[in-house]
Amino acid sequence: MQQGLTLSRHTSEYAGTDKLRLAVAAAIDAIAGASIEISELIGRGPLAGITGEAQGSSNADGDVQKDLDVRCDEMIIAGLKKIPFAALASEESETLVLGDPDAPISVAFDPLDGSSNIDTNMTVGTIFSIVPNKPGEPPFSAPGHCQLAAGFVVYGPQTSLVLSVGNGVDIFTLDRRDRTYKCIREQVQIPEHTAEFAINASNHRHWEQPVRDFVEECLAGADGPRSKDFNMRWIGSLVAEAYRILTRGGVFLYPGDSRPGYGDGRLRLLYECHPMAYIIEQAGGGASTGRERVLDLAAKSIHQRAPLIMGSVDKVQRIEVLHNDPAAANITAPLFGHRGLFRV
Ligand code: AFP
Repeated sequence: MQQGLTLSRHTSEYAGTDKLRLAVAAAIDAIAGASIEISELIGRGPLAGITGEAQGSSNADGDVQKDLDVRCDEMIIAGLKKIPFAALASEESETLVLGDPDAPISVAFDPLDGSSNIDTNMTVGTIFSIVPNKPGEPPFSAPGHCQLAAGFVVYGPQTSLVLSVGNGVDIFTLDRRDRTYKCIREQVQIPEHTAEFAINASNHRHWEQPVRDFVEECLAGADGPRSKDFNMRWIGSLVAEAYRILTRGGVFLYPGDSRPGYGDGRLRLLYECHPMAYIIEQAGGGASTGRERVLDLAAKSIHQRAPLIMGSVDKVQRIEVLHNDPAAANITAPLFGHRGLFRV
């Protein structure tokens, strides 16, 4: 694919005359079109009346809905209603939006991920997953490895759309002069050995021991078992973390923890974990719950949560080893307190 190729040309070449691929391409183009509108709305923010204020409502998971959450959800649904779909699953809609039961695809999406950052002018995004619709099977009941395509849009300094249709990962950046997405990177591969991890460290006391052990190894740095110093990031916006990992490697962790309702973490399987895991694996990385591959999971409910540990393969594998063989933890001399830098 040559640099500068437009997204619509890319999806057209992918689809050819194949009916299923044409349906996938139409969904990608519809989401991309809505994302351009969303990018322009976010870019105007308060000038467009966007305040980031709560709407007095909550989504199915109890997250407070911001004005922009609702607007983005409406914009994406409006775009997808122009194409054939069997069902839509949105973070902002408690129930499925049903379409044509004989349509070839269904779409799960988070219209605005990271929306708690809106009023701080931080990067947010849209995440989507396109799955086959099998007549007779409930929508979104297949494991994540059955996805046909997945991607996310990052509304940051650039608005960029990260996409995989099952043949690697390509990145397209919005050219605002003609409002088209143009390829800036193709066949993206995650760097393998980056010493960077992302986790919300304020939850340390709630983590399972394997997560504490992994973070402890990173914090021990060059004097510890990993024999190198690590950097830490936590943006609070999954799309920004994923884009950074695609760009320079590292690992992101949102594990399950002991807080009520967080046994399976915070992220939702269908429209956050599955699409992110698909992208990361397509870029040569790994995506795990800590104990099993995220793409092997099948949802039992549309807003089901799942732990997500994703990034450079060596780090994801290390975290899995620590979960499956606690004796593998190398931290014996606690830096402070009991087996940990943080007092428990
Ligand atoms: P919001 O969409 O409610 O801002 O949540 C964002 C998110 O789902 C994901 O994008 C972040 O990685 C994660 O939550 C941050 O969670 P914490 O606020 O618990 O750190």
